[in-house]
Amino acid sequence: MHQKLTVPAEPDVQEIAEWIEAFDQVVDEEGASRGTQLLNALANRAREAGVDVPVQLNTPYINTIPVGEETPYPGDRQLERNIKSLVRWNAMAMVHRQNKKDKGIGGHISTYSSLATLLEVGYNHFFHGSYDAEPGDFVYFQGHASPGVYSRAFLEGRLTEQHLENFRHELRDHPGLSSYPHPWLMPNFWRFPTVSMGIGPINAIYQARFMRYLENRKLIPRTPRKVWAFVGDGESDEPESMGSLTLASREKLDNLIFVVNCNLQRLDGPVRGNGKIINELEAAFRGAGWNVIKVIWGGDWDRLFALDTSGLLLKRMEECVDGEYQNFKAKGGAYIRKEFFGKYPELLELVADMSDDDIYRLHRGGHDPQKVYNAYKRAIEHKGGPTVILAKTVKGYGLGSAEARNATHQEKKLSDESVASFVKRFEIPIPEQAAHEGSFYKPPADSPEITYLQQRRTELGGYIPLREIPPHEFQAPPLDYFSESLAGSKGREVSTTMAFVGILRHLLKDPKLGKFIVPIVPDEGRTFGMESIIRQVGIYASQGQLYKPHDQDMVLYYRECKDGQILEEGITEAGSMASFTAAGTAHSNYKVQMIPFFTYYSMFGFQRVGDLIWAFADARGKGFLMGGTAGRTTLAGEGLQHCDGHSVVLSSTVPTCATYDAAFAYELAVIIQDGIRRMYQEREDLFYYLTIYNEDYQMPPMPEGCREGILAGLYKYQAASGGKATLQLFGSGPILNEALRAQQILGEKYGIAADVWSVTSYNQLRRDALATERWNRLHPAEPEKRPYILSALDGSEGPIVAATDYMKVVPDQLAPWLSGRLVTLGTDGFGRSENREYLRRHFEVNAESIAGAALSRLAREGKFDAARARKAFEELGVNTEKIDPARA
Ligand SMILES: Cc1ncc(C[n+]2csc(CCOP(=O)(O)OP(=O)(O)O)c2C)c(N)n1
Ligand SMILES: [Mg+2]
Repeated sequence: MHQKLTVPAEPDVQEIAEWIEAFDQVVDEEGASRGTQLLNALANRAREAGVDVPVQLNTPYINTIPVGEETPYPGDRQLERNIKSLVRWNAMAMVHRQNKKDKGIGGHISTYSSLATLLEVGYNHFFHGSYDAEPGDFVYFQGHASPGVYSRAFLEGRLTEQHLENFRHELRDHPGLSSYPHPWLMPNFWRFPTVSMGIGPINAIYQARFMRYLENRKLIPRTPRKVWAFVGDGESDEPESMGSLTLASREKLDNLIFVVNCNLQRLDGPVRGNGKIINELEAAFRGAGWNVIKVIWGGDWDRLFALDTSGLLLKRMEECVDGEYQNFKAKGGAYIRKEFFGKYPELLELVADMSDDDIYRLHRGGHDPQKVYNAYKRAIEHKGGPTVILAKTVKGYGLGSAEARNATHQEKKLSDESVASFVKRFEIPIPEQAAHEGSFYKPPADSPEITYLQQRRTELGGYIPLREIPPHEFQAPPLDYFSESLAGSKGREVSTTMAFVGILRHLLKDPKLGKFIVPIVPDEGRTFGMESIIRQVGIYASQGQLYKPHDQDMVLYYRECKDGQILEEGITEAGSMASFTAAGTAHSNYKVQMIPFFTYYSMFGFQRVGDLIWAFADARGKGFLMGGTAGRTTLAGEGLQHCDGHSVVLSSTVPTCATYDAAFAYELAVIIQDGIRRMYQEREDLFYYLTIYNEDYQMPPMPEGCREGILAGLYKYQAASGGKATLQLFGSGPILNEALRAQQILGEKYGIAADVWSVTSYNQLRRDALATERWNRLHPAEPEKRPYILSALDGSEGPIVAATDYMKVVPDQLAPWLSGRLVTLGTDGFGRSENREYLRRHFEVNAESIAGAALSRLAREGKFDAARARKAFEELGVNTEKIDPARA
């Protein structure tokens, strides 16, 4: 007999009852799929007849998999329970002990306590460590559950007691454990940084998509490997968690499984006290085309359901909101009897033979291995789309008085009593005193528990999590490979964006390297002039091109194909960044050195998806972020929300990001060549942020001997023509041209000889200077070293006027080393919709403003007549009394 799924009709509606009975009979005799068929046929008929068919995204508040369809548990339940208890204990002890020792060091015990069964079933039966020679499943862990993950690795013998003792003590003599999943800090352990809420889910979706991309492009073999993402129910509130769900179903990602740990709580309180988070998520996921499996009730409820002929049990479950469910677990068995079952006499009768303790122990589905196993099994067998498992759990499960309280998330330590009852409840064989101290416990290697645990992992191909750094041979192309870019544009006017697209096209054509390049764009390919690339390598489309593009008769038509190389993501910088992350970490995750170039509007990068970029750095990602339409005054017409004058400030905050603001095609070529060499040949863990602009001008050929300077951040581009310079002009990006024009004005009109320098990276110069200064500070008795900026400027004289299309703080990064010589002109303030001429005048970064600033400074130094300097502003058309653009 199948479970009764619906609340029975009111007795007076006899007709409905008869229909239900007839339906039940069909399902009983002919199976569930026949039932589906019947309903579909009825729904179609109803639509034909003009009858409103309700859209129903929610199913009853009950397990999706009926008891009758469950397969028996394949493992040793008792041994697995023992193992899980040990993991629970050591995880709890780790945090408890550390907070006793070092007050305020923090850590979390209640997230893992709710997640333990969900992870353990995975570890014992599902998470593949490898598939033959290929890496296995990818697991995105809830970040706050890390103590449980460490604890298991301890039982597996991968971490020592000393590691556990140094949880959140990373800066001691011994290796410690990082608070959360951080590949940067534990590069041989964690693969995916997840702790910033929402980052894990979106990255998991695009990871699964990128896996298919690599398979379809035949860069990796197809394996049954899955991406598992464990997500908090509170975490599901983040736009990043839910924002890309339809991509997963559209792309038919049956290699993707989300498990939402629905413990009904987040940090401050209930996730949906007045509603049901499971229902809300069910509707959202189902509506987005996912296969949804609800795991709400544990097996001990099955008996009650079978006994309940009234249908009231389900009715009562449907009635309760999550705030009440939390309350039931917080208040105990007697309360549940009274408030939950007590509402209907029939239900009270149902539990009359159960003690309060029995009632309290009625499990939620996420704590029942049998239910969880069956859900996982269905998920991995599901074809044609992603699956989400909504597992109902208890936050702080097993923590006694800390169970299901609003303050549970913050719990770091337990009282002596709670520790004692924990040890008793989970049968941890340690003496009471040791329990109070939070002593770790690991049974001997030949104990049944450890033997079983090791055997399971061996059968599943190894440990998880495990981050690999596979050996690799990679030869970067030499610089002259980019000879076209080095030779200049031969009189043609082009932008650095066009120059970059030329470099990209060249790389894509390379017989060896080409296939590893991953161009990524969020719908702005045409803005960046990438049409030719679309034609050349095609846009990745897992289904190929099912339509004739309207522009098919044109050379540069919109070409989509199954082995297309471009990831045209549509308008999602977050999604594009997630693709960039999957590609930029493929060197470790898939053992293929993919080289992603993610090109986007620079305004919508660091400030929009900065946290995803930070996680990319944590994940040791490599690749090139290409900030297109760069500069506050170079992107004409677009105005305040588009004109970027600060992305290079933001990028400078990411430790592994090398920021460059190039002016010429050859500079870009030098930087990209060296970037490929450093990241992929030398295998340094860093990535690049390169600004590219849309102003067209002639690209000069590369002058002799400037390679080192380009990479270090500065070189002299054009020395003064009339005698020795008494002034230095710094320019970056297109503003270098303004500096060159200022050089001419100053020489011709005012008889001032100035050198012009191209500054490709203030940030790299600063980092070098800081490192040198630190060394000098720590080695007072050694001969002083000189930062690159000082040796490069050796012999140069006079003030330095630095002009940039970015904020003044960018050149100011060098102020400490320039002995007061620096005058900075930059684009602080909100942008405007204008053309370049007016924008540069407004922000005071045009040639005239540069020349005026130079004369003014020379006048202050007594090297130029002050009255003449004042007059010069007038001659140059610089309004000295206009509003400060920083405040305009
Ligand atoms: C972006 C972001 N904002 C805030 C936090 C702080 N924070 C840590 S855990 C947490 C609550 C998590 O709740 P839930 O996702 O339900 O996980 P649970 O611990 O209940 O399993 C919050 C808000 C964070 N880690 N990341
Ligand atoms: Mg939660």
